[in-house]
Amino acid sequence: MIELIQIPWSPYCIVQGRILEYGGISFKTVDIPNHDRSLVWQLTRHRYYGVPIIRDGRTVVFETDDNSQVIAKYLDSRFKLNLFPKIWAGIDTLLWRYMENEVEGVGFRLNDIYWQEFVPEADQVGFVRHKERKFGRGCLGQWRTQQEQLLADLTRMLVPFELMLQNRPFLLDQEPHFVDFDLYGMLGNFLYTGHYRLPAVHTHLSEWHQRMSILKSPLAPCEKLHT
Ligand SMILES: N[C@@H](CCC(=O)N[C@@H](CS)C(=O)NCC(=O)O)C(=O)O
Repeated sequence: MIELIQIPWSPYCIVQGRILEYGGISFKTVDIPNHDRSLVWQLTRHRYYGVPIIRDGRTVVFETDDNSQVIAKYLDSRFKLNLFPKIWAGIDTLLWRYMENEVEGVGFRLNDIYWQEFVPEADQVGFVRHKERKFGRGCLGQWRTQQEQLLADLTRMLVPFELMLQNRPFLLDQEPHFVDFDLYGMLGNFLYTGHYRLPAVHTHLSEWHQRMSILKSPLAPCEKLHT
């Protein structure tokens, strides 16, 4: 059985979890604390400490740079999910860079405002230290004061996707591809605490999001496979 080693609120982990569910692939999640990457470090033989990674029998799969999408490409080729069709090659790369930088950058700040609700107590000091070392002292409090502006920024950043979805059920096509799952993951992080809804003005995006939450590949088996 495939193992998804993850931090449950991580946008990139939500992407892979939804791909696995979509494909009807038997998998289990292994949650690790944000401050303790020793399992990842050990499984990748001291080559990676980020999440997600996946273990598939003796194979351990992890990213090689910020835009590599090694895990999704591995699942795509192993389970024939058609996530990276050639016709969209290049265009999809531009889209996922925008999603994973611009959209993610605002989405995680909005989610992190509520960090005390979802970071386990034992992990909290490590979480705050990690954030402050990267974004400066008091960053979590600053994001709270900027919440309204961040929500407005996110609404504006989602406009291109709303426009794309006016004419088709998925971002590029009649069926979902990696970029649909990628945006789903970035938004999954934003929505993680239940404090937010998708911007009401983006009606097509909200419908797409509902579709994406339950979608199964036509080739997926029917039974529940996630433990
Ligand atoms: N492009 C990578 C990004 C992964 C990533 O940035 N993961 C974060 C967690 S959301 C992480 O583990 N960063 C390293 C760290 O926190 O030290 C992917 O798609 O997996």
